[in-house]
Amino acid sequence: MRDKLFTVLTILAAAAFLGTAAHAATLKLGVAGPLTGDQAAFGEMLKNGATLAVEEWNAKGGVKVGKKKMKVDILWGDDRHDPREGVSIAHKFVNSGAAGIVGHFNSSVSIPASTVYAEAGVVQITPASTNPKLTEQGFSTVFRVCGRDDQQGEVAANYIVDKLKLKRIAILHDKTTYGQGLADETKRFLEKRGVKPVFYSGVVQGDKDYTPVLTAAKQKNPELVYFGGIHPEAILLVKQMRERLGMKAHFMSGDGIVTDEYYKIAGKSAEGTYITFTPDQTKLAAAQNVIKNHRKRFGKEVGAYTIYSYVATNMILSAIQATGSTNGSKLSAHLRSKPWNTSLGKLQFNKKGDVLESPYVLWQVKGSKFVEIK
Ligand code: ABU
Repeated sequence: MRDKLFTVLTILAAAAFLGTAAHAATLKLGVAGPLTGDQAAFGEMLKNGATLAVEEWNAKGGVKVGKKKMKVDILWGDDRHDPREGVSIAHKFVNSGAAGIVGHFNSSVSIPASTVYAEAGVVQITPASTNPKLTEQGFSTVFRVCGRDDQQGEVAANYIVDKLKLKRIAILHDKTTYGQGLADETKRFLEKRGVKPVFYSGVVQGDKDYTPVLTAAKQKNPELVYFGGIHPEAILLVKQMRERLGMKAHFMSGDGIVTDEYYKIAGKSAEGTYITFTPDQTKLAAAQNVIKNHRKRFGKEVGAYTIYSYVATNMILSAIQATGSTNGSKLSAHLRSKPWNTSLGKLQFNKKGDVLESPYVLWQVKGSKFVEIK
């Protein structure tokens, strides 16, 4: 009886040890963005891109770190586009031993969270935060695979001046780091081209009635209303411009409104909206596998930032495997050391952590979808 008890206890102890060992052998990756709330459409893109990449690595046994193969566990962070929530998530990720971070979505969250990651020496690659400040802070551990709003604003301004040949521009923004930042870059480049906006104002995220500010803008008789912000506010603005105030001015915005929700909810009012974004990723030969696998896995098409998230995830995991380390300095040096063949084509980081090339082009809502303007 005693022998039997000893055997049972030994087996239980061995199982407990193996359980702990298996747990310890997991590589943790933090993935964060607005997973719920009014910007959840973008959060879902980050979530699906990272999920797809991690499932592919795990199907092959995981990431080789030295001699061990480690399965990858995603730690999810729902920041709800709130900077304070983002910083709290950053601390949780760091304290949980995350080896790298994919995120956040919003520049207003990525920037304060980057301080936490940088202090802890944890690599962060954002798929989508485009405000220049993020990589101008001088943190060696911070990267982005998307472009920057100083590029995006210049493309918007040049299109307004050279192609649309418009002079009376009203500029609105959502007072966030991204929204105001992009609006200010567009304004700066318009002014450089000799066009001084006839109206400039901020709106409050989450408000439902923008007719007072739109009425004030309308009095200046703008030919185009430019909005720096995200799709929930853009939907209300364009609908209220058209449906309540009868404003016929063009509407233009940036990559923050590239979701199906924009034209589905805004309906006819969204027709003709101009946006700046990257050239059509779905046409890239390198992107075809992830597009097909995403369709199979999630039963839907990739969104604007899904592939960016997939690429960011793969870069972190590949860097861990190549260096055999989760050390932030080693990973950062490796990330900067070479051009990367990715599902978005060849990407290379500069010293700041920005990609060397990330072109912006114009798109327009035509027939209830975004169409790239050739
Ligand atoms: N770049 C799209 C919106 C995300 C952000 O930069 O805040």
